[in-house]
Amino acid sequence: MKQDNMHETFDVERIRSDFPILSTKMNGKPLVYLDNAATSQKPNQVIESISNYYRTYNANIHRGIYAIAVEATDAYVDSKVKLAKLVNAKGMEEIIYTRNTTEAINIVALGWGGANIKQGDHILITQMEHHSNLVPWMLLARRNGAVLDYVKLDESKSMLDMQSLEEQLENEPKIVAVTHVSNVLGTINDVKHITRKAHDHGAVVLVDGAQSAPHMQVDVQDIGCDFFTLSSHKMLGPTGIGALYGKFDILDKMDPVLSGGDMIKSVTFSDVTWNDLPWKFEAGTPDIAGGIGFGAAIDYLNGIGMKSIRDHEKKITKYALEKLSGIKHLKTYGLGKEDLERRGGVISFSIDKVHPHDVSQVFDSEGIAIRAGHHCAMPLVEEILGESAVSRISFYLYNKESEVDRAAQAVELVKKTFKVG
Ligand code: C6P
Repeated sequence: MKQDNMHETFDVERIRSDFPILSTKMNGKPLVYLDNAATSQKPNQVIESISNYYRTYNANIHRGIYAIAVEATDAYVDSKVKLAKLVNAKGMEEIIYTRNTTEAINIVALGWGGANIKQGDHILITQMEHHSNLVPWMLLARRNGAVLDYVKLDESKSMLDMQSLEEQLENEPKIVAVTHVSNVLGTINDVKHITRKAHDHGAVVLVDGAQSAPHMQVDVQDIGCDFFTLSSHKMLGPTGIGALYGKFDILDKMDPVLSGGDMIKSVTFSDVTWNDLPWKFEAGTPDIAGGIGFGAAIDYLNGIGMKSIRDHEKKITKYALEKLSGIKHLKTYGLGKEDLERRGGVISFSIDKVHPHDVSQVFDSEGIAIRAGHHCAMPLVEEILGESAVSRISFYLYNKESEVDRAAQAVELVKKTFKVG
């Protein structure tokens, strides 16, 4: 077996020591956490930053002029500045904090879509979208009488068919919304190319970065997209906070979706003017602790380096694909180990005649957390892959090859338990 510490600078054991949950047990066995696409674990630095806020400077932001209110406001704003830098936005004015990716996409569908999508207009998404980047567009299409189109997958059932993209763009869609990385297939879509093509046809582009931002360097200016969405809880930060990046000019022209306190500049009994960006889109008291915790998560990710994280995940994904491909009666979905540049650390699989929930239960009994189901991408799993459910392992910076070995042993136990082969 190869060593777990794969790079001189990337010390997986040192990283693991920052995550208290990784030294706990599940069902009496050392926890192996392989459900990172669902949510990531949190390092001490993030947990402590939240606890420290509540313990020492808890106050509402943008309101008080006393010291701890200023401290809380600064920490919250600072977190946005960090996120803007992480994804290379032009400034924190372009970063709106939301509850998660889902809410960020809904803000675009309701705010931008509500104002700009008219009867007969086309909305273009793809067959590999998570429900969060599908249902809001379906609702918008129904509400406004628009047509929802899909870019198809190619014959490999792993990648978007670029011919299909070209054909759909002939309908001159008003918006193209596409996932950066598929949460089922692990495919990394060439969103820069898709954005350029879509812009050539006059469309606005939204990239769902829920599964990319945690795992690789993202540069929204290089991609050129108009909107980009992400969730803190998938990138070492707390739940309850996510972000919508939008180009300043587009956000500036959009009306707010939620309204109330903090998002206004002035209100009279007959009129209202909006606050400056990004606050125009953040009505009411936000998740202050969440924003602060997210800032600490970004510091942590920067401390390791997004490139090192991606390199580590590529290696462990290759190792896992090699290991799993040697197991009879097991089928993996998505691109293979020769295509690591175009796939992330998500591996969906199925074992002949065994329901994925049973697979997951056996893994659970071995202390291994994986996910089974349609992964909130029912059309992809059912209509394209032809399965009612699949099992899925997904990696992050703290996973190591010995954990892949334990997963492979669990597969053998599944086969033995259900008498496969
Ligand atoms: N996918 C998974 O286990 P939220 O829940 O809003 O933080 O993220 C939604 C979302 C949007 N897009 C993609 C590509 C996603 O993978 C997810 C979340 C989790 O695959 C939970 S279903």
